[in-house]
Amino acid sequence: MVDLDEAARATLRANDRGDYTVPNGRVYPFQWNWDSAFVALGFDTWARDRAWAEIETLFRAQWADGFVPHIVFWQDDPGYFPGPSVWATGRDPVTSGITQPPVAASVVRTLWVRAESAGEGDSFRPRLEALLPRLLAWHRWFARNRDPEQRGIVVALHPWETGRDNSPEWDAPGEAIDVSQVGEYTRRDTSHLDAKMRPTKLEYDRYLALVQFGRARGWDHAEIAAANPFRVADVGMSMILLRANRDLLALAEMLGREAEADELRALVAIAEAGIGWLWDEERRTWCSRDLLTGRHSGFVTSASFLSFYAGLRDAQKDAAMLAHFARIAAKVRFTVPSLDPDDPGFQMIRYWRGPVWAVVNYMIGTGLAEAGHAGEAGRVRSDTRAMMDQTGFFEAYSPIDGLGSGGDDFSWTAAIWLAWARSAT
Ligand code: 9WN
Repeated sequence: MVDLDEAARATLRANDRGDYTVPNGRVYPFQWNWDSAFVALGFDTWARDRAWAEIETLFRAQWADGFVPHIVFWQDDPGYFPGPSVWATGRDPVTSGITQPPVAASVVRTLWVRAESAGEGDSFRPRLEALLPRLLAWHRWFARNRDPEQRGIVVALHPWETGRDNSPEWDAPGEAIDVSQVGEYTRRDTSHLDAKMRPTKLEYDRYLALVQFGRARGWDHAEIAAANPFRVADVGMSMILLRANRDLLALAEMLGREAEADELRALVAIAEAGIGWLWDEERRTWCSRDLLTGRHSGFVTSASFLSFYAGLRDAQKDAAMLAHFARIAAKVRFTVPSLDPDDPGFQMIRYWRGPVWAVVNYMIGTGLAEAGHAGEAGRVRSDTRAMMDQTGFFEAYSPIDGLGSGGDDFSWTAAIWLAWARSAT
């Protein structure tokens, strides 16, 4: 345990670039949005100031309209494709033009609670006060640009926005993307990693076609949202945003920011009334839904279980999700696989079609515990601990044998060890 603690800190130190952390030095040599949020939880276990700096650095790349990019290219690096010149957003610092799951507000609430209980509330309060309007501006950006029907959901315009890049949830909606004009390009991911673990060529063509679509519109988010060939209400981002709005509301109340608190209460109420649109009654699961066709994906993915983390409490839906959990947990050694192992498309090491991600487990386990499902929560946490104990800090893990998938020495995995997985409660 002590050795793993030290190894986790060493991983974060090795990937630390001063005031931000790269997910992995070779495969992902830039600052990623939701990676940084989780990484802050890890730093906070021994370097509180550095934890807050991680989030503050991310928000230094926020655009004037509140948008927070999925990658910040603080320096160039030929090791990753597509790099800054492909995105061509023309921003300073250079960023990508799409966003990622808005987990930052929930992390900031955790950082704040920990600072306060360590008796350091006074010194961190000004930093919280500075972050709150920035977090709120991002959440407003989602409401304005990504929730056209006011359901409190998040419409993703690129699979990379969801953080679950090649989930089968994007297969059917992705067919609407024209890849005929994408042209030649050289992937870098498959020169670092086994291609069997990574998305396919067709998936990459679609990713690139969408980047080209945004770039051709000067990264005008309203214009892109109105015409993008891929518009999918992502169950993961929607649940994470609902949770983040609740956490930001708690912070606004604590700071006595009444107007902001009222606004956040309204956003939570909209989501509580509207998010049921993502419930698939036929498959009895939460899942993503294509905005253009209205079709539910029908897939049970790890993101389906984020309903607990979102604070949704519905006895019948919860029972259905717990039944899915029991069925899946009986089938794999390590919960929670990114795709239902009973699905014919399940692949134990191919990226978001099977492997387990520690950060998703952290959110699922936290939500299950809060909802009072101690047995399931304990299983998720101890499986996460066992995977890391057995294999170290990989990007993801096979749910069958716990072997690593993707990059090693991975920042957010090490952070989740320190912040959550290492202890039993
Ligand atoms: C594209 C950095 C990121 C994570 C994502 C994960 C993967 C990138 C890629 O790596 O995505 O954003 O090139 O595969 O899917 O969740 O934030 O760790």
